[in-house]
Amino acid sequence: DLIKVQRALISVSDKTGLLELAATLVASGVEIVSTGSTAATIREAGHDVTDVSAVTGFPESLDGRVKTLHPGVHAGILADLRLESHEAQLNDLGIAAFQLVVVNLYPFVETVESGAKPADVIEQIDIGGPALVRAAAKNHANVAIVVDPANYGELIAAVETGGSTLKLRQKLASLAFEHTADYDLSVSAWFTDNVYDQWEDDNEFLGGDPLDDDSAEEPEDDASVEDSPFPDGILIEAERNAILRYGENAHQAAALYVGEGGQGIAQALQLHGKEMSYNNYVDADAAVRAAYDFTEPAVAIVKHSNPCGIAVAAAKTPDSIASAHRRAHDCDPMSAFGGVIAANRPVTLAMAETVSHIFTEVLVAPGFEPEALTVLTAKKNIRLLELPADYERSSLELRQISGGLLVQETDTFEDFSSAGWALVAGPEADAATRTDLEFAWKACRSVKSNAILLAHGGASVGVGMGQVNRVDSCHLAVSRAADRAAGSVAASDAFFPFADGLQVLLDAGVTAVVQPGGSVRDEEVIAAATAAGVSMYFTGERHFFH
Ligand code: 93A
Repeated sequence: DLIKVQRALISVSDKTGLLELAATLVASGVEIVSTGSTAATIREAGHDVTDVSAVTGFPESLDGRVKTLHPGVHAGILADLRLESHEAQLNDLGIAAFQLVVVNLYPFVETVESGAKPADVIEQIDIGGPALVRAAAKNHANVAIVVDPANYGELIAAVETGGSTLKLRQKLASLAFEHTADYDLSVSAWFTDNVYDQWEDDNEFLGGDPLDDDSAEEPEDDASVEDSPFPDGILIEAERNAILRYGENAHQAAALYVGEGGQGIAQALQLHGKEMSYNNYVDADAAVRAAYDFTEPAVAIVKHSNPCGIAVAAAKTPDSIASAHRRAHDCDPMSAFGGVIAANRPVTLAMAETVSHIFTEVLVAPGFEPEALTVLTAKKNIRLLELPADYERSSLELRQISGGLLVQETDTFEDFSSAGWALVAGPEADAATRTDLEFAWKACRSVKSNAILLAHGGASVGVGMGQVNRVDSCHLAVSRAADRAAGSVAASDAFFPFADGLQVLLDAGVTAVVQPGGSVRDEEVIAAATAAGVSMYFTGERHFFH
């Protein structure tokens, strides 16, 4: 199963270790075929290299979009030379086989993180590269595929000792498919949530930012109050603090007013990053609401006003805030991409390093350790805000409805201890389970109704938010938790009107449930929990959040 390398295709964006690899291959008599800048780099170092266009008989075209996408390349990678028919066909077609493919993909994630415009991000979606990687990995019986400079060492060792073994090729094939899967996940995540924010920055696509349009009068901070759509003091005691670039969408003008009678995200000190947007403020407020609700170290990651992960850590845990962040992130890493993070303790170096690898819009905390600030300020895109842990929340919440304003007291309910709860089904929960129930119950009040939150070990593992019926919230929480639903505890922000939603949680293996109780069908709901042997507590308090 030893395959001697005679011909290699190399196409790499990350040129780390390229010249050492090329030197070894050339010294071992290997013919190197290569694309644009990879070929140029190898040639400049004085090694022989064949341009891929000489193999395809087709120029690299469409600004590089088509380089290796050609049967002359792919037949040379995909031929299974254990079959005489494949060998005969290659001979007839005049195509030489490759025994080695070395590819790393366009730097998509790095481009997103650099704050590039959508058009530039899209150019960095590699098409030909993954095709090469997948073809070579599929044909690992004949071809070795290397996607990471970290594997050049063992590849060089193999080439120098006669060729690659099947075992090595299998391992490399597995790494290759992992690499392309990760890559596609990043691309998909970008499309799912972040493309719109970023397209707004791109005038070519949207036909112009309304506030940058020459024909429109650009609002100035010092524009006279009469001219402004945002005069002071119209509804509440507040002062216009800033005109924002735009509102929820690019065609909506927007401003920030800073109110009296409380502090909060509107007064947070911005330490770094681009201007805060309207959506950033909304999400940062929701993240603070969730994380700062806890007295122990806590982190919440928010997308579109909802937490996609909340976790606490015992204060004595080493680097507790970094631990809380990791576990909040683990709840739903896909949704956390492009999220807004709030931490209720100063950000440490370890937390900063983790965050720096995750595309994040805003990070709010009571402070940042100096080393953490160094790491984070190296990221152009992230906005860093400082908000004291003991900021004074306003006592009233206002919401505009057409023609008026709703005002309510803020939900400042403080007693989340299980001491006052009523056990209505199953056995009394043990101490660890009670602690998780208390965490879940509190975390749940920062989740938009209908809210179902599954938790384990002081971290959410599945959040079902904002659904128009409780059954769907239960399904969502369970599917997000996947194999972590079994053994978790559940909190529901309001009562179960029927047993059906609870049954979804019971079927998933939830071990204990906390909810307000108070439905006319409580008996049915209690019977379902009892039948499953699951502990259920009634709190008597509801925590809707709309
Ligand atoms: O634009 S592509 O999707 N089209 C292709 O045919 C193609 N072939 C290789 N990108 C393609 N590649 C990628 O080009 C590789 O994955 C590699 O990252 C990069 C190397 O190009 P160069 O050698 O010109 O820098």
